[in-house]
Amino acid sequence: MTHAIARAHPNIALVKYWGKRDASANLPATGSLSMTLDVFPTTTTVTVDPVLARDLLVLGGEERDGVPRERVERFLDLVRAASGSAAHARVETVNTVPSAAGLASSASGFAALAGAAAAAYGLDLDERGLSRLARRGSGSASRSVIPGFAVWHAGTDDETSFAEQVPAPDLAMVVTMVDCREKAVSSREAMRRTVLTSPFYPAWVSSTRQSLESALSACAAGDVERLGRIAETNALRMHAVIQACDPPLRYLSPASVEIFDRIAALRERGIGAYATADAGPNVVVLTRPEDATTVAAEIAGLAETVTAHPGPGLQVLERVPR
Ligand code: 2P0
Repeated sequence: MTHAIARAHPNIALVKYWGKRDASANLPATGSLSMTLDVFPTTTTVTVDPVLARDLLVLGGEERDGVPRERVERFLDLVRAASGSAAHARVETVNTVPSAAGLASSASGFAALAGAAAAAYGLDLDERGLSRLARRGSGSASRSVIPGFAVWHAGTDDETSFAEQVPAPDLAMVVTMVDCREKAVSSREAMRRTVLTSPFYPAWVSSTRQSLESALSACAAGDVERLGRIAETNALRMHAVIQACDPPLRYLSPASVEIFDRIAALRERGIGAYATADAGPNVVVLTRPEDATTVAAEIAGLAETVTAHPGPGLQVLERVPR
């Protein structure tokens, strides 16, 4: 038996991934830009065991069946195909991020799984190879392989769609925990619904391409204000394209909207703070590290907060035998 342990952190996109051009290779319609956090790690152990008849998934100490296990099995099929092994594995995952609440647990989850599975099955992958592999599990996981700020290039095929690090100004993110219950509609399903039914989808794709270019130049220039404005606008556009689906879909709650308003009011007072939210009600506020306490205090009465900074990329912690 061979086992490997890997750790990865969630990431929050400043320019979002929302929509696929190819679901089987998991290629996105547009590129995206994110910050990998230094909080809420996922740690995953993959033990390759030729005696197993199928892959096992143990999530937070509990054996899981159904869709989560099948998704892991399909992912490991890719790793087996690349390594030439037919053996199944036991996958044990410990998440510290509230699962499926729009705080990117699939990003840290599939990045950690990619690292642990590649090591356990003996694949020798560089950062780009790991990012491409993680992408096959969950698109946003391609970015959690990368430390700090990452651009995920949309690419045109499996080889050209990967994330890599970009230089960026010093930033913090104040993560608000508005509601961490599991969401009713998964990102994957909501994305599919958006592509098929939202009349604004073509405008979302074209405007996101432009936002990504502007955001990358703001990053390179160290322009926090411009980057923040682009991030907030892009997030609200994503929620707009989602809210135009049929049947309707909405992830933001009244408390999320209240936080967006409070952040706008902070800006009126001269604090550089910008709100974003993924597929859930938990707003994340982008700000300078020295302003994070002020931002957290502004939100204190509405939701608990955790302040995050740029975190490490995917780490393989152990492989036995070495
Ligand atoms: C993002 N999200 O860029 C966007 C913003 C949520 C909102 O990527 O189908 O779990 O596994 O590729 O990566 C969530 O979608 O979707 C996501 P799949 P994923 O972070």
